[in-house]
Amino acid sequence: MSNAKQSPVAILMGSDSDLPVMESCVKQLKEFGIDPIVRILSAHRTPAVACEFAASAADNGIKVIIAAAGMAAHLAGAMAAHSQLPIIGVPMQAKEGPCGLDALLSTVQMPPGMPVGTMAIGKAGAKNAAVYALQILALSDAACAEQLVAFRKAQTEKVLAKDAELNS
Ligand code: RP5
Repeated sequence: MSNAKQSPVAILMGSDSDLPVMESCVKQLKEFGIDPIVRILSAHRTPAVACEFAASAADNGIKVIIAAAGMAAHLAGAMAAHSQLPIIGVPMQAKEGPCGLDALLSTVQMPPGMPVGTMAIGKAGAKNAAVYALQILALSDAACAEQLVAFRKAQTEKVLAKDAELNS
């Protein structure tokens, strides 16, 4: 598959079985006006293609890589090993095993000097990965900064509206 699509954000996941969870990341980014590159690439099953993706990502205009994987989740770490871009890791919960803790530890326990910004397990992490990517882009992109302010404002208003309803 070619990497012809241009986007500042790439979402990688180790398997199509991760897609139902990562759809919320895609959706959130699209709501921010960012149409991400989405690829199924695995640190273990497609190691050469995954590493090449990471190595060429910056030259292809990507600014943030989100990597989601389950079980022995090495995808985000592999991205970090081959790219100097910020890498956001999202641990996936496998059908069997310790409720995603395997993936969480595999993603977060990077050696000193090779960080992966690790989100929560599953859908919460998938959504936060999109918000965190926006926060990174907002440092140097005024449109993203505006999206971030609007998102935070809407989120605050939603909670306060529920509080008001509860106390009316
Ligand atoms: C990981 O193994 C994937 O990210 C997925 O979360 C998990 C299971 O993969 P499948 O067997 O469903 O393809 O590499």
